[in-house]
Amino acid sequence: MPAPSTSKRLRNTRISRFFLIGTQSWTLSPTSPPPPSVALPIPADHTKAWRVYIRPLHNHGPDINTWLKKVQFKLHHTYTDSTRTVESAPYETAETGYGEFDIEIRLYFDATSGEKAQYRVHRLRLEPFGSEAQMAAQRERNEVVAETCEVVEFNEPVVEFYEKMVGIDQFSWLPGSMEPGRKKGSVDGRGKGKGGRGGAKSVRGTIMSGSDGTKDATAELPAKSTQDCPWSQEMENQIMDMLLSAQMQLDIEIQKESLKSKDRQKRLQDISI
Ligand code: SLL
Repeated sequence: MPAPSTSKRLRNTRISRFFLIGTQSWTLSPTSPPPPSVALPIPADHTKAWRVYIRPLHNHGPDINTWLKKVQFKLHHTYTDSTRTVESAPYETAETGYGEFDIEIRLYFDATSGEKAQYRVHRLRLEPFGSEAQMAAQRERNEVVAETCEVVEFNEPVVEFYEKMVGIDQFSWLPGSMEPGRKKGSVDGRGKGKGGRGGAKSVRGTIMSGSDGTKDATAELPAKSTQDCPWSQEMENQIMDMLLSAQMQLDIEIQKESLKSKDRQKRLQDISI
């Protein structure tokens, strides 16, 4: 019996989506109150406030809410209610504490994807890390950010899910984007699949260092792409070059059209004389 059309998969197609897993932490002191989202009163031995989150790349890429529907954060067993489930964006949970530990994360996908949840681990960083300059900046700002660029790949996606993922509103969450319906979402990562059976595959990104003195929390992109993490400054530059050359091409076309239009106007005038 043929499979129901809802679960039909697109052969030789793969969709990749990038996102960030991060933690942000602060040293508690009378002069730096905890974020309002943490439970009060704060136990005396808790020296830090922190949050863990799943976010899109900073102002970049298609909407992660199309594929991400639920996130479960499993904290250290010393926390009461150590399993925290978040069913809508922002996918994050905040706490206070004293020690670093590995946070276990489960990502649940849109039901139409037919994919099983995926597992990730992210280290909660409470102490400054990185180069001397980075550590100094983190102390100065009383903020330690540790982010990882991650990729999820949907191989041979279910047709219904694929259609959502390439829908025209995928970029309308970006600041300054055009009205939904006017902007055409580009189809990202639609390369050839590796063959074999379909399904979501996880690709671990590169560990990013945290705060570096810039105002916004940033993922420091590696200079070069690797097989594990294609997202890099090199890739960003290539995309910028592509956009610039497309823009130049467009400028040339506009110029040509304007010359043609002037020519047409002139001929019209000549006829009407
Ligand atoms: C360490 N392995 O030795 C870690 C332990 C403990 C984390 C991390 C407080 C929990 C609570 C807390 O920070 N737990 O009191 O609710 O450093």
